[in-house]
Amino acid sequence: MSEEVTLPLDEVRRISIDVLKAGGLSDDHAHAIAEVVYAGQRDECHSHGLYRLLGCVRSVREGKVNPNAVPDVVDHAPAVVRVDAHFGFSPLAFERGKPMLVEKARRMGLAAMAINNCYHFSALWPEVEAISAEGLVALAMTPSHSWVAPAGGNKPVFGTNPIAFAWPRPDGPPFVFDFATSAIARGEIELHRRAGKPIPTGWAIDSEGNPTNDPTAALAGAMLTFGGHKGSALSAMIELMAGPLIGDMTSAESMAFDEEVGAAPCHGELILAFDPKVFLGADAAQHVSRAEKMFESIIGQGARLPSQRRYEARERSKVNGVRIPNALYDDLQALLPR
Ligand code: NDP
Ligand code: PYC
Repeated sequence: MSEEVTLPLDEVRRISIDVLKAGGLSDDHAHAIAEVVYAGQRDECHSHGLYRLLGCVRSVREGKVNPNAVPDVVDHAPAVVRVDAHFGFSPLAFERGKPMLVEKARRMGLAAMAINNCYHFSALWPEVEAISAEGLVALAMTPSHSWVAPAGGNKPVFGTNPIAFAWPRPDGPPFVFDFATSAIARGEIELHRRAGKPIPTGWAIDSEGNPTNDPTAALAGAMLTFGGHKGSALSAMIELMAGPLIGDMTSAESMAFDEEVGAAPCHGELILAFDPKVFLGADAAQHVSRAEKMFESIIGQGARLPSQRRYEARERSKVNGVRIPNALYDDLQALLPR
């Protein structure tokens, strides 16, 4: 018997919306969340695809998330937009704030959007990709829960703290990277646990501080930063820029706020948008072509660009649909109305 089930893409979106609505989320939240989950599954980013629906519904059931929150978009300063998510999930807050961020970036050359008081579970690339579709360069970052030990330590301080960047390209999809500043996203360790698979050495230590390949021990211990002290410093920067700078919680504060119920992290997110046309004026095309030379020199030697795998997966999924483990499919079915 196959251990995976194949779903057409339309079905991914339908299941997502149905599970979220059955879980009590408003229509607007269900649609906004379904889009990022759909995109994650379509692009074979398994740790932030359909699997995330389980955590979204659990977070609502635990009484932490406001499933009907209506984000407030505030014109805070000439180059700053603030969005108060009112303790709802972040995708709707991003969707509502993006038009003002884009408008400000086009006017000022550089603009920032601070999302506050949001429950955050999603990958960041759908957001930076959406901003780059407007011809802007984008950078996004967010803390999470304190699961990650600083380089040289063994007790969690940082979140898995992703950082994502997008650069629009003239003849095709943007250059995008998006990764956790931990060695790997926590969701990936959770997927290893669900599949009964060991994790690679270097991802985490157990609660005694010893290296571990056991995902359960890793989840109970501490995750490690990527690139040692370099990932650790970047992670600290994200805590500061998407925490105190925007008046929101650090990963340790988000963890305390959770009161051990295991809901999604609750904190802020910082998104920056740059308009090359304002920076470069009439010289924009010339400088953009220099960027293209750099991309060509990467691909030309057989290396790949970040996001290349994802774009290939996107095309595959459009034709073949997506494959998910039977166990995940059953868990999702159990969340649908009978
Ligand atoms: P990875 O370690 O797999 O790194 C992903 C990034 O690196 C992608 O941009 C990927 O491109 C690129 N990449 C991977 N391998 C290569 C390669 N050989 N050459 C060039 N580029 C490469 O992912 P993570 O586990 O760190 O993060 C996964 C996701 O988890 C992210 O989308 C992140 O936003 C999300 N996340 C969200 C959190 C939150 O709090 N909301 C917390 C932590 C993570 P490609 O996609 O094409 O493979
Ligand atoms: O996979 O590390 C993670 C994560 C945290 C919050 C959302 N995803």
